[in-house]
Amino acid sequence: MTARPRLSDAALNRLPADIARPGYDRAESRIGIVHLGIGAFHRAHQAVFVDDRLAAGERDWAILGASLRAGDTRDALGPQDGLYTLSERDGAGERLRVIGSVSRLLVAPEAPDALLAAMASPQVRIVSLTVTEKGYCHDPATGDLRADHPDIVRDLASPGRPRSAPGFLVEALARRRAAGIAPFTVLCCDNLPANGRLVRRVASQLAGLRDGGLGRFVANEVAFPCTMVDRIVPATTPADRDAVAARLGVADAWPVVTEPFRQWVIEDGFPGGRPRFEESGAELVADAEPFEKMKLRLLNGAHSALAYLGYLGGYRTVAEAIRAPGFEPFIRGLMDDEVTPTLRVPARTDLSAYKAALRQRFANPALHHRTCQIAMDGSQKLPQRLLETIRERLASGAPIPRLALAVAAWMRFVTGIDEQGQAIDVRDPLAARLRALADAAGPSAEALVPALLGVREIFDPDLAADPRFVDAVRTALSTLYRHGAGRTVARYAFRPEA
Ligand code: CS2
Repeated sequence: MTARPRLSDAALNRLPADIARPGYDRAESRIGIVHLGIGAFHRAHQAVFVDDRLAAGERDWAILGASLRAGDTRDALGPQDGLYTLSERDGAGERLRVIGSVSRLLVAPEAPDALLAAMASPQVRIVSLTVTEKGYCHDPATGDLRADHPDIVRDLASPGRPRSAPGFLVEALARRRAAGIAPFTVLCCDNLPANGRLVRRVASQLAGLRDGGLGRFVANEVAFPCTMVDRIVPATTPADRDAVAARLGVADAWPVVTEPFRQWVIEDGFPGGRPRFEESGAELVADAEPFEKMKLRLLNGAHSALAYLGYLGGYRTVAEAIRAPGFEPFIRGLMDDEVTPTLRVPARTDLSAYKAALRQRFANPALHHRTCQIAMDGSQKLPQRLLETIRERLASGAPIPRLALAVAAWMRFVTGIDEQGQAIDVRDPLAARLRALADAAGPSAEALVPALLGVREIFDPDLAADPRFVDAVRTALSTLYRHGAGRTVARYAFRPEA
């Protein structure tokens, strides 16, 4: 069998007619956005909105996509002129579209100077980021920069050759300031609460450690609009690659697979200008916070609950888990009874319809979204997805049984041993420490709960000392140990006080 030719600019006009492709001259577009963390999520979300704007004739906004660690995205997309396929799937079928908005790729550790030069160039007016929760080098419980984070220590020692995302932001902003070039707008697209404000805090703290004036400059002169981003994007599998290649007739080393749904809510504060994202379906608002909270607590909170409970129950994907006995009513109860009362309903939002759509999106049979993918990095996710909701519930004297069960399932998960005695591959920056605490405590809720609640990066001391929280988590964890995840979920679905 001969190898298929590769997707490329030259191959575009030979693609089958039903494959959508860039309807614009890519050679005519200019880079206006540097994106840090060019993974599948960025390629299925922001890069698609940008592709729409390039197609509408806004040529100044092509993307330079940088990876801060590995070179795998550059290795896959470089030989195909930055092109890749977006596969949108649900029970009704699949739609393929080749995306052309990424015009250059860089790998930061290989070419830090080239990346900084691009970030410092006047034609770049937005630096966007999807570097995951842990990429900001902050303490998830407080939102402050961790000055003792190894990458931050390094970036302070050699600011001209940064390693971390905040390090790149600060050095590039410092160079622009020195050259009299207006700052770029920093557009955080990670699932963090008040994400723009969080990145402003982290970046200005790092800048302040370098020099007080630079710290004030970053804090006061740079725009960091908050955003809410939403699109479910499971990791691409070899079978996805084969299926996409069979339809394209050419090979795509790294297509991205997603759902038809996409949502982007952006605070409208871009002093250097921005693409007209609102004409491609984004919502430009004055305050994104109510949208972010709704999404983080309902979608991501339920996702994490499904990931830990589903994994423990033996379900490998979210779609399998939500269809398992008791899980759908459990998630419904979590959303309606425990999360919804903590939310301020955003403008033009029908919350019941939003929640019903979420449950349908979770059940999308065409996505194989693995529970272990979502379970990753729990230490960085729990505070904004579950613990803030719990804190607000407790402040108003309200019960938290299902939220507590989700936290207990995370605890059971990070012990590293599943209900059948098999090893769990726990991927988390704190994995080794969590495992050591779990090993010392043994399989007992009485010992494990206080041991894990002592991890200050995750649980703030007030919450960890609240007897209502401690009791609810202990009860949930001992039920999990006694009855297993499947039966525990069924109990908590209907009689959560049990
Ligand atoms: C998921 C998110 O992996 C995870 O933790 O909860 O990536 C989720 O799929 C997206 O936020 C959906 O917008």
